[in-house]
Amino acid sequence: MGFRSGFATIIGRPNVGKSTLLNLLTGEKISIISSKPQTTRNTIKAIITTDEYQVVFIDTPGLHRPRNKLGDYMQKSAISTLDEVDVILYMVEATDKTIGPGDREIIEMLKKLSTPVILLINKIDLVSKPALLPLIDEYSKEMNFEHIIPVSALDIETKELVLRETVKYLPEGPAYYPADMVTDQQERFLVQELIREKILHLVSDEVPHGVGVEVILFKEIPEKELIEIHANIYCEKESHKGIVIGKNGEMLKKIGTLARQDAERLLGSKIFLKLWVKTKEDWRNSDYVLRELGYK
Ligand code: GDP
Ligand code: MG
Ligand code: K
Repeated sequence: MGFRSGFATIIGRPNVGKSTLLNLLTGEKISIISSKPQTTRNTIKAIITTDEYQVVFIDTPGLHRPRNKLGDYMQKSAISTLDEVDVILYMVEATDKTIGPGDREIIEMLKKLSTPVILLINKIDLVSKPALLPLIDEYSKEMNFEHIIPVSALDIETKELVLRETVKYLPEGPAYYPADMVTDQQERFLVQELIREKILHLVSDEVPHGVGVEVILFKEIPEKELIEIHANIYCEKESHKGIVIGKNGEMLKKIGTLARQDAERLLGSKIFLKLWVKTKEDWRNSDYVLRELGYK
């Protein structure tokens, strides 16, 4: 088998342990944050890369309201988005005596999808094995899950188990993101928006409209007490690229300086900011981009 890559999402009622699992999966690599500009349509939560696979866990816009607005896919319903990831991890609680109304609703939605669904019954540390069996039985009768896996998101062994099962559903293909990237959408969005804001303020009218900003590296360097941030600025036209860079690179320098100053204030850290300007025609509507995100 070659390298596999793709998209997964974790859904479930509040408090079942989704965030805990995500933290467990990403583990200790917390410092690097990144994503592609198009991912403003989705909130990327975690990127996990090994020698064998890369799995990108995304929050679906329908489950968490989108904060950005680039293109038609933002309008897509939660159902169609869930239909387009490679696999869904649906998490419930082992302590439930029976399937409740909230989970029934989720199951009804999942039944309409063609995406494979793995059921994770979390918090098994809180129940005895025999107590779990009726619940497993009830869920397995309710819907055709690919797997039903009892787990504890507090147990480190769950990490390998869940990743191994998830990866089975990813297609073969190259990584979408550099191997050392994890995520933190808050800071990434913040910096992207700051850079975009500077472009909006400084560059002439027709250009900023088609500009996208992608933070490709967000790395804390404790030894130097700074955060190193690299970002790409995408323009839709070659002529726009020239305007954003400016004469002798002066416009780009100004954008970079102002964005860095703002980012330093917001993040409370010294920042080393490096910007590149690239042309990506019609990037907001490109099939390539949508494919990259797992939407094709
Ligand atoms: P989310 O709302 O689905 O993201 O749930 P959280 O990840 O915030 O978890 C809700 C609560 O359940 C937290 O107090 C977690 O510590 C706890 N929790 C999560 N997973 C487990 C587990 O496997 N066992 C136990 N005992 N508690 C868990
Ligand atoms: Mg949570
Ligand atoms: K995919």
